[in-house]
Amino acid sequence: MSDQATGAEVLTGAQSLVRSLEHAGADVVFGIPGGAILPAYDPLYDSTKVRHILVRHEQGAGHAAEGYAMVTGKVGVCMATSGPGATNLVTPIADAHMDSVPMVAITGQVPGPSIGTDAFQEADIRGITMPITKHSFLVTKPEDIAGAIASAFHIAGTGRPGPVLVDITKDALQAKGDFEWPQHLDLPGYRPVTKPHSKQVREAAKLIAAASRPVLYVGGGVHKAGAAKELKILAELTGIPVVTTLMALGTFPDSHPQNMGMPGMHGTVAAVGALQRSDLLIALGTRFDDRVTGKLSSFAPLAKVIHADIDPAEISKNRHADVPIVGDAKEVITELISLLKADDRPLDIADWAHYLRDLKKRYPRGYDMPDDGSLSPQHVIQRIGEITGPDAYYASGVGQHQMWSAAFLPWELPGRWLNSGGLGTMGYCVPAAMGAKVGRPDATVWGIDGDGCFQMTNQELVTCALEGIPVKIAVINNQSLGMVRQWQTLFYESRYSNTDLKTNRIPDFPKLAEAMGCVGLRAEDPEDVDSVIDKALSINDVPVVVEFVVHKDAMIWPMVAAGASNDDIQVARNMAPTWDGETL
Ligand SMILES: Cc1ncc(C[n+]2csc(CCOP(=O)(O)OP(=O)(O)O)c2C)c(N)n1
Repeated sequence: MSDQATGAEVLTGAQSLVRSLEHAGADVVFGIPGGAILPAYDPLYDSTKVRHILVRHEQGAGHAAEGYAMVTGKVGVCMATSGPGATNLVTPIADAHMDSVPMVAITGQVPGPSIGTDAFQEADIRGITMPITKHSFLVTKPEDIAGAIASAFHIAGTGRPGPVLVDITKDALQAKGDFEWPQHLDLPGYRPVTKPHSKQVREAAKLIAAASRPVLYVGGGVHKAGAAKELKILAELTGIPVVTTLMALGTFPDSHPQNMGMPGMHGTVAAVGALQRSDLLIALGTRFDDRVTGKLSSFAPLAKVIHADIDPAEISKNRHADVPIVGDAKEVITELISLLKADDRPLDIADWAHYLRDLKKRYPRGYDMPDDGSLSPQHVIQRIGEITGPDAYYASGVGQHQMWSAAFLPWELPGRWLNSGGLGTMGYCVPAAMGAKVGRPDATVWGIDGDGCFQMTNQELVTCALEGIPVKIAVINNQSLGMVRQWQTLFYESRYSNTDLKTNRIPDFPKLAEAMGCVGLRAEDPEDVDSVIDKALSINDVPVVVEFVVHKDAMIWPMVAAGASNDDIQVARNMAPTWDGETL
C-alpha cells in the first residue's frame, strides 16, 4: 500500500522496523520476544535478510551482538521486550559503552498512553541507559521508526563507536504510517571529527623528533580505526618502542622486537617501565585508564604527552595532553608518517631502545608449574594458543584467566581478542564467543572462561547447539573466584570469604555441556592437555566445552596493587624488579 499524497509506502511500525533493519544491513539480530516487542517478531518471521537468533537470556543477546560487532566491524544488533527484557540488556549496553563497541539495542516499550503509569513490564529503559549509551531514541510513531533506526546505526558505527538504544512503543509498532528509508540524516550537533588538525600533527612530529625516550602507547582505538598497518609503518620508521593495552592486543604483533607488551596492573615490566621512564608518550586511541596508569599522580612523571583520539572528551580527561589531536587514528598516524619521512632525521633513541629490550629480556612473562602434579592454568592457556594459532578468535571472561589469556595467547594479528576491558563483566565470554562465531563462521573461536564466569551465562551454549554455532569453550576451573581470591591472599591475610566456588564436580562441567547439546571434555592430568585440545579442535559440528581442572593457588603476575604507583610493580609476591640502567 502506498500513501497517495507522499508516494511513501504505508506499513505497520513493525514492518517498518524490519524493513529498516534490512536497509541498515543488519543480517543478524540476537534477541528474545515478549509482549511489547511482539508485533515486530511477526514480520521478522518472514524476513529473508535478517536472521534472528533466539538466545536464552537478554544479557547473552547483548554480548553476542558485541562479539559479532568486534569481529565483523559492523554494528551488532540485539532486541528485547520492555521491562525485564530491556533491563537485562543494561549490562551489555554498559559493556559496549566502556569498550566502544558499535551496537544497536532495540527494545519494545509499553504503549505510549501507558508510559508513566507503572504499566505491566514498564521500565524507563531510556532513562536507565542514558549515561551508558552514545545516544537513545524513544519512538512513539510508526513513521519515525525508519529515521530512528538509520540514525542509530550511523551514530553507533561512526566516530567513537558505541551503543545506541531504540525504544519503540507497542502502539507505534502496531499502527500504520509512512515508511521511507531516509537518504539524509538530520543529526544536528553530531559531526565526529576524523581529520586531525595539521598544526597539531606538526607539533607532535616536532616533539617526536626531539624526544629521547618516546613510547607509542597504543589503545583499542587504533584497531577500531583499521590502522594496525599504519602503526607498524610508524613504529618501524622511527624505531620507537610500543606498548599495547589490553584492548589493543594484536594491533602490533607481540613477537615484534619493538613490542614491550601490555602496560598496567598486570602488564609486563618492560611495558610498565617504558611508560614510567618515558619522556614522551605518543598515546593513540587510548584513554589513560586507571588500570594502565595506576596512581595517576605518579604515572609517567617525566613524560610529555601527545594524545590522539577521535573522542575529544578523552583528551586531557585523566592526564594533561601537551599536544592534543582530535581525529581518526589512521589519519593521524598517516600524517605523522609523512611528516617524519619528510624530516628524514633518525631519532636518537638507541640507548632507550636498548634499555627496554634488556628489561624485556630480564623480565619475561613466565610461570611456575605446580609441584603437586596438577595443571597449571597458564600452561593450559598457552598450549591452547600454541596449538590453535594466532589466526583464531579468542574471547575471555573476567578474572585471572582473562589476564593469563592476555599474557600467554599469541597476539600476532589485530582484532582477534574479545574481552570486557572497561566494565570487567563476568559472563561476557560464552555469548561474545557465540557472536564472534556467527560473524566469522569459518574461523576457530575459543572462549577461555573461568568457572565463576561460566556459571553466569553458559546457557547460551544451548543457543549455540541449536543454532549451529560450534564455539569451543575452555573452562579454567580453579574452584574459586580466582582473581578475588588472589586479592584476599595478598591484601586480606588469606581470609577467603566467599570465594570458594567448590566447583569440584558441582556442577560437573562436561555433563552440563552434554546436557546443553555440546561435547563435554575434561583434562586433569598435565599429560592430557594437548590431546584434549586436539580433540576439541577436531570437533567442528557442535560446540565443545573442555574443563581444565587447574591448581587453585596460581596467581597472575606481575601486579601493581590497586591505587599503587606503577613504580611499585611486583614481578612475584614481595619481589620488585631492579631497574638497572635507569639513569638513562
Ligand atoms: C558481574 C561481575 N560480578 C562480580 C565481579 C567481580 N569479579 C571480578 S573477577 C571475579 C572472579 C572471577 O572468577 P572466575 O570466573 O572463576 O575466574 P578466575 O579469576 O578464577 O580466573 C569476580 C567475582 C565482576 N567482575 N563481574
